Amino acid sequence: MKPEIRDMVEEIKRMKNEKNAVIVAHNYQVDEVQELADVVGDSFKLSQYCASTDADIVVFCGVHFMAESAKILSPEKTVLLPEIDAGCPMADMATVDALIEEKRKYPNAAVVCYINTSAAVKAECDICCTSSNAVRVIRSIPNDEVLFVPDQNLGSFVAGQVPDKKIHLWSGYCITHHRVSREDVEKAKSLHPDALVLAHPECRKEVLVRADFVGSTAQIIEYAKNSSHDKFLIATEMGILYKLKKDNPDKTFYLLTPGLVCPNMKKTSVESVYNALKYNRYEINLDKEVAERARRALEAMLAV
Ligand code: CIZ
Ligand code: SF4
Repeated sequence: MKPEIRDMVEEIKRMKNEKNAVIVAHNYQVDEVQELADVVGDSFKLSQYCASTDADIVVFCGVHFMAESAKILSPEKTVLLPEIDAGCPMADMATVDALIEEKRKYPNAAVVCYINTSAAVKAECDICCTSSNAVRVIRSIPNDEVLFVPDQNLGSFVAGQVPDKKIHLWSGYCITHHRVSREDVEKAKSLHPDALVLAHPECRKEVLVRADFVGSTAQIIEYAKNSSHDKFLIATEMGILYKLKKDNPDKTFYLLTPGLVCPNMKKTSVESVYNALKYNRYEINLDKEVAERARRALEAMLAV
């Protein structure tokens, strides 16, 4: 670690105590930011942690929709997103206007949104889900028809697991996971034939059918820890390797392709966390009515 970074880390710790703040980091953040954080996890675990802590300020190292979810569940706290431009292109693929129009086409469908959506889109939905609980959430719905936004890949994965429901898919996708191809998996497997493939459901079906395990970041971390195998090909964003390697020093992890990098997740640095705490930036503020309606979708998920 460079001396100036070390100084910043010290100063971050001091400001954190002084301001009664916590730092949370997503599994896809750069190693130095994960190291700095009080808690590392998926967006949902982090939001729940934010709601349960008695800190006044939460510095959310992740992307915009995640900080919004934390704010929805902890309206009384100050939630800071250190890099204001850290968005999620997949979340941006579902807009409120387009969703309202699509809902008109399927009046009998329950509207389910992946957590990777804006608060305004969540406010238009009946229930939210994460990649950990999407199958469970959709099975719990009484309707035979579902409109699922915005990830076509997660939606189609769930549709395969819940064949008794008609699932209408949105056309969104994650630019990072969607570009992994069947050829990438085959090439990686031929290089490491004894490795298990662990893939995120945001990958395309042609990838998922070739995987040994499909799950969210939290589920991939859990699977790798409990597996008796010692080599893994990882088909999700590279930031997850930090925790996988830390938890399993005797196991080997290979990123399935070098392209598995989310540029938005990589925007946050130690310096951005330092500036966030120093200048109280960038504060997430939500329209009260939107936040209240979005909260209902999140709470419906919690009740499942
Ligand atoms: O919910 C999350 O944090 C996302 C976007 C992915 C995952 O699998 O953890
Ligand atoms: Fe969005 Fe994909 Fe980046 Fe996750 S990895 S934040 S889904 S662009």
